[in-house]
Amino acid sequence: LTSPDRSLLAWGVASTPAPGERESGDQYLVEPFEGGCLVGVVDGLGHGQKAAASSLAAIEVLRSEPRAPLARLVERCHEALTGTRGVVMTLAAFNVQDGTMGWSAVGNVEGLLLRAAGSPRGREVVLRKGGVVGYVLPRLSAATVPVSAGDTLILATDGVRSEFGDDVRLGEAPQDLADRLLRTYRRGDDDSLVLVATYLGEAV
Ligand SMILES: [Mn+2]
Repeated sequence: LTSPDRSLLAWGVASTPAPGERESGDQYLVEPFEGGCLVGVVDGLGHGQKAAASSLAAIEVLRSEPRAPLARLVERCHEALTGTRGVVMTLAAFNVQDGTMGWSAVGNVEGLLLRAAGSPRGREVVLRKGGVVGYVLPRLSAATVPVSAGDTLILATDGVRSEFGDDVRLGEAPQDLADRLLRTYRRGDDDSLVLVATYLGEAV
């Protein structure tokens, strides 16, 4: 079994606050646990300090029990954020023991899984449910998909134009890909964040 401190992922993140803001409402989490890793991107409604506070409150909840079922995590965030403007979020949980990734989205943080070269499966996108965590929670659904070494997850907030999805390919280092996508597809009028995580699988 993989120890909790050995990363299952090679990952990188690029982000920038909206013009004139010092804090970003777009925040992320990469939280390893024994046998897996929880990855999340959270976009607080609005921008600036209040949006950042909402997002960071959600991140704290996620960090507190990274191995919990995704639906439970979303519900706990919803309870913690009631009374705020809320957040949208996409979560992904890698599980190395059965070689799967569960993922779930409330709102418009995009999630894309690129399959490693040679995989018979094409790319997949996360099923997104409309709603706002902390305000209106949809009926939750979490899908689980098999993952193989080299498969690459990309999460991006709506500060990044969705055309980015047509401009991704494997073979670029995660940090380089995150930097390039942010540079090329950032809208420039909102907080923006791109997270890229390549699944490494279990060391033999
Ligand atoms: Mn946004």
